[in-house]
Amino acid sequence: MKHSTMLLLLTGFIACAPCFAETAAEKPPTEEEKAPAHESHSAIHKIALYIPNVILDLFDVVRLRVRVGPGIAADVRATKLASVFVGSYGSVYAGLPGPRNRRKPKLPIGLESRSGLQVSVVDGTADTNIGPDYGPTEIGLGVHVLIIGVDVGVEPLELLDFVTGLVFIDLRDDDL
Ligand SMILES: [Ca+2]
Repeated sequence: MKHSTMLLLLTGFIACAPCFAETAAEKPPTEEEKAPAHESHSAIHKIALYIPNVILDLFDVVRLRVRVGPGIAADVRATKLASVFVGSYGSVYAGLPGPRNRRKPKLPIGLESRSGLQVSVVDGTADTNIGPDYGPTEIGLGVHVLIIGVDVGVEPLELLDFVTGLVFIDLRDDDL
């Protein structure tokens, strides 16, 4: 008896499955589904996340990473156009990570690696997803000697983003 009831339910479900599929397929996307996430931020969302966004924008301005790991390298930059890097290192960093260049916050500790030569926009460094990730107009310098390195910088664009963020203008499009 139990089996026959289950069989009946299963048959009914299979028979109705195309109806559900059709309904789902024909349903037009809502305005929220059509709009990109960053455009769907409501006023309430912006107000609720005002303080976290201001704090994150402020942390984006300064890079102060101390690195521990093998390597030898040096870099200097005054925007991406006027920047030079040479050397190689693989490290664990700690400190202020610098610009996010995205929405997701960067952790104050993580892995960082870079190897090769980069002069201005000609970048011959190895492509890793744990590079220093500088901002486009970041100004700073770094050095790595044997097992320790330091990298400092400021990103004027992020300072501007922080100031405009105080009045809800997200220039860097990085607000949560
Ligand atoms: Ca922002």
